[in-house]
Amino acid sequence: MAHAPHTDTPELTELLRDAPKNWGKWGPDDEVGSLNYLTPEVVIKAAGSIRSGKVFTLQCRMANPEGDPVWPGRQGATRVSVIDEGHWVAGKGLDFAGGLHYADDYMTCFPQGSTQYDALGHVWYDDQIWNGYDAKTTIGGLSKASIEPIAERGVVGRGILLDIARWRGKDALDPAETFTHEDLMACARAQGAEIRQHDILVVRTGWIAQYYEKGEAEFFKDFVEPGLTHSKELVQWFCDMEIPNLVTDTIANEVTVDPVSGVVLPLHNALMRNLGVTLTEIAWLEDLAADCAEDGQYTFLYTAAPLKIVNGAGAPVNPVVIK
Ligand code: UVW
Repeated sequence: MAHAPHTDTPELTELLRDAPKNWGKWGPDDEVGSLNYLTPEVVIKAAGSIRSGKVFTLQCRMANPEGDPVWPGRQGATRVSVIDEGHWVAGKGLDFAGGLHYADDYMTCFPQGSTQYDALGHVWYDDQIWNGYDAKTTIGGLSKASIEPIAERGVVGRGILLDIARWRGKDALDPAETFTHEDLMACARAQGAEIRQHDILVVRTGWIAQYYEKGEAEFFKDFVEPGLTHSKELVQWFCDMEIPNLVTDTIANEVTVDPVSGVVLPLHNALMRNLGVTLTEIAWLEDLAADCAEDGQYTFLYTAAPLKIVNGAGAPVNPVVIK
């Protein structure tokens, strides 16, 4: 992975010294953070965004034998057949009364090696995770702010697609290309929509589609993703807009290296650890985006629930959008 040649890169403690925090806002035991903004009233209003009944699923294919797009150091899931018709062809299949045959799989995976939700305790600095829990609660599995409370709760709200790539007249953003909250708002306006408080932001850069077009070797060469870039103003905007969830078609939701400070993934900490914004990564947005461009409807009901992995740092998900 390429890193910007900064010699004076600050520590996160310094970069985020005066950054806003939502710790304690939903009580000392909270583990779902800004998802608390998605109240039953917000959900009912969001259901009003459904107009045509068109349904889109946002998971990238998982356990693809040709490879899955994952954060460097992780591997895509591997699925193997452990029982199939071959067992009966070879005379090794079990003999069930009535003649039942069946197929079974075994899969190994990085739970964050597919379209996925991060647990709020997934990243930290200064020995504390979301809501001020001790970072030692992550040892051997997250006993606080794991993916499980998010999975138990589910995520339902008004989603808005912000098609930054199309807005900039590109199939996909360039490596390390950045955009800001001002760009998100301008993009929404150009699409004839408006970002509202409590909206789930679904941001398309076209980046993940490049993995399938270019192939793995080319995609990961000098890997620096495009994405949102840190500023005090952007973090304050997320806080004021009470954004519950940021969904992107990149592997890590933000530009890999902040070009101003040189810090790697500062928004993970500014948004997730400090504000409790849930992050959803590696979303497949090409079909949804093509449809939004065609019918001009960029807002919809967004629903998702990651898997209930006990003490997990994150979990796979297949979000469902209804327009
Ligand atoms: C890291 O932050 C390293 O991973 P993810 O992209 O899953 O958030």
